[in-house]
Amino acid sequence: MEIIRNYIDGRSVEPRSGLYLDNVRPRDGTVYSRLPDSDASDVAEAVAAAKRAFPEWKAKKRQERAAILQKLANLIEGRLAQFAEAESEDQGKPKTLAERMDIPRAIENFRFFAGAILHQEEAAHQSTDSVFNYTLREPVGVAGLISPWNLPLYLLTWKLAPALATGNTVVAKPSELTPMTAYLLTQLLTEAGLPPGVCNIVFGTGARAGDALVAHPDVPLISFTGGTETASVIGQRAAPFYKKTSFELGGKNPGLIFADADLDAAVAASLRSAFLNQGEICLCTSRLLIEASIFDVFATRFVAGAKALKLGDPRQPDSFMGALVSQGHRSKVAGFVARAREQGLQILCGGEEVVLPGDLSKGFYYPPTVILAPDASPEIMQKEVFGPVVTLTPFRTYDEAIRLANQTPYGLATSIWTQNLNTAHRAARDIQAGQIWINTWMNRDLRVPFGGMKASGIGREGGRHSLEFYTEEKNVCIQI
Ligand code: TXE
Repeated sequence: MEIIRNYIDGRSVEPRSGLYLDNVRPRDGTVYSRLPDSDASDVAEAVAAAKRAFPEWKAKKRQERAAILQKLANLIEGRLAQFAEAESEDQGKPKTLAERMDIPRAIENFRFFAGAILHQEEAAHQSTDSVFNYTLREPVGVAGLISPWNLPLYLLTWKLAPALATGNTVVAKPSELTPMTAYLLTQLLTEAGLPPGVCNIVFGTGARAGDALVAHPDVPLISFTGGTETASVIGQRAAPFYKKTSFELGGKNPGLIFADADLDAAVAASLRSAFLNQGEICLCTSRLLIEASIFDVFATRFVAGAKALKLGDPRQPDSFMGALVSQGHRSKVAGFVARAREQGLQILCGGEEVVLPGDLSKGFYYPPTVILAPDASPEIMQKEVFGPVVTLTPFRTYDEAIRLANQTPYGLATSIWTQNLNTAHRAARDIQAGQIWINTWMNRDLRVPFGGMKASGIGREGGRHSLEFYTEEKNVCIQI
């Protein structure tokens, strides 16, 4: 059984307490590795190492930092198959998805920010003939990075890459449910050329290791992706220290299907957007709002498509969906569906836990589930399920569609399907969400601002937004 270790000051180390947690493999429910149950003393050691390493890393030429990140990207690429298999085993997602999406994107994150810092510009402002200002950007210090379990390496590196590129040193705490690819990454950091202490990874629970990182006085910045309720706790813990924080949280994302939409494209993309990665992506569509005149035809085709999606062994190349991340998460998803059923909502397909044969019988499988919802009031239309569950709701007018779309506490992403330019642009303006996709979904350019409104988050990541978050501006004014 693999024993995962912390990575502190360039060395692979045991947790000081000697305590470990079980790491469960979602596809068959077995404990297949163990990870450190780190506590405040491990975090303090990692922060001290990062603090020591900061002045030298910050002083490096940006070309040197970029070259190290490029090398790290190349090293991951050379082991893409190993990383993809590990991600699938740890998270439950199909291996082919990790090969196509998660690991290539992790590589791209390092390449993108290695390039971005070489093109970063700083501002100068001339006030009068004899007075001018120039603005410096400096790394913040030790960055605390807390990442979730749904896209483990993809989202960890989305934080690591800009934090390191801009000259910060890092203490990262990956999700305790999916530590494996972060552990594989620790094995490449020294070879890539990262000096000891620049990038530290501490494994453990949110309540112990995560909280110790958030409350450590020498960590001036926290970047968090995860649940909305966790963010509220982290915000309160970080506030007394005036920490810089970025929160990328959940969503209850609508897909709006207008009657003039290209139906083939809308059905195909909506199936992907509802069920890709078992619905465990913050950007997944979980509420489909469909113009009444095409509701029946759309619903029939969508439900047929959902039933046809292959749920199976994540190792098999034809599995579109694998297992949910944990037993606890599957129970949470099943609970939402059970309550919807009790409230009298009609389940059009799915809705029962799936038991696969043989070795997989203890795995955490849940099928694509489609629920008919008359309006925005039921719990299933308000709370994030974060699983393969989507509701279908008809709308009659444009105003009703927008009202339904905005009638949740969240505001992360929306996908609008129409052939009418005016409808598309009006809806893009009227919907409260950080990401609007028109006739597409999860089409990502790493330069654009990424983040949510309302309970979906605070701040934006991506491109210059990340470069700005991981740096502090200092304006210098000169009188000649
Ligand atoms: O996430 P948590 P959970 C949503 C989704 C899911 C819900 C809860 O709806 O059902 O959140 O999931 C660390 N101080 N998303 O409970 O707890 C934790 O160890 C510091 C949306 O699994 O938010 C992990 O590393 N850290 C989402 C990270 O926070 C703490 C992705 C996320 O875990 C902490 C995941 C604390 N007090 C879940 N408590 C997205 N936006 O993509 C936990 N953590």
